[in-house]
Amino acid sequence: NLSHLSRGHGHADDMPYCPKTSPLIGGPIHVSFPSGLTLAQVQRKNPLVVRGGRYRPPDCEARHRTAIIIPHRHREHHLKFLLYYLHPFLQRQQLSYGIYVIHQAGNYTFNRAKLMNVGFREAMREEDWDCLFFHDVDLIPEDDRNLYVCDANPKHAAIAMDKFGYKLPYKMYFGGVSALSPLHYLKMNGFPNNYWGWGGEDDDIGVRVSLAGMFISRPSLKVGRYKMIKHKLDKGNDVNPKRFNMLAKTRQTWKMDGMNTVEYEVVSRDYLPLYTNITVNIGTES
Ligand code: UD2
Ligand code: MN
Repeated sequence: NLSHLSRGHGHADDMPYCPKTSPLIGGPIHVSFPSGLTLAQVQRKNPLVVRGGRYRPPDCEARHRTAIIIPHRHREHHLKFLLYYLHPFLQRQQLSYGIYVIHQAGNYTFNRAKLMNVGFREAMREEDWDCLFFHDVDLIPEDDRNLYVCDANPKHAAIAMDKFGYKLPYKMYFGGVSALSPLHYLKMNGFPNNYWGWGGEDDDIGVRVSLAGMFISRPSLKVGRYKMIKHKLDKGNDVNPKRFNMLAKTRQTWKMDGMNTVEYEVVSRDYLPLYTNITVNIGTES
């Protein structure tokens, strides 16, 4: 890997690699939601984060390059808390990283999985990331040892959530936060594009992992802990009544629908101080 040779930005070419285990990693994180928190405060607390929400460790060459992909619409209050916790968390892990918020334009029914496909393509267009974390906006990791790097198999990271009593709700569960390498992602043809509204898409994604001949890897229950910011079902994200019928057909559909068929139109790309915002028109159900 000669990628370090082409990197400018004042980094010395002869910088040593970061240690295999970051000395900055603590353990459990106490998560609370301070009222009155502002993005300006988050920015001040993260002086080394540069335009577009990018970061590289200042005194060593990161061993991993991770992109965080966050599907989003009308959850600015959650995004603020996620950024508040996630930036320092990723920095303590000594990662080179970037945060992408994929914002669905318009008021048509929300489509989480399709936004992830957009995020994958748009993030990979910018940089050769070696791992992508697909991350709900309302989930805050509660332990530093939950490493935001990829495994040999697709990883389900949000294994123990407060809303499920810090247990895995069922064995094939793949919702919340997952981590795939670009090879994993393309091997399973990405995520489905046709789940509009709430539910089912996470199970479809879990099934794709196994149909593509891979396994689900997971951190330990002690480490893969998350707090979900409490919320109600959003306007524009009604429960998808077709989800069970669709799930029954994943085996027949996964190769025909996914990364190889995703269509969308980028409305804007904004390199904000704490993240890259990509507003995208993903169309409507056909
Ligand atoms: C569960 C899963 C989630 C997904 C969803 C079904 C957990 C913790 N997560 O979440 O991964 O499978 O069920 O679709 O079990 N969003 C917006 N604006 C909207 C609607 C959704 O930004 O109007 C985004 C946001 O990132 C949110 C995510 O989509 O975290 C999932 O939607 P949710 O939080 O309403 O669904 P939830 O908590 O039941
Ligand atoms: Mn949620």
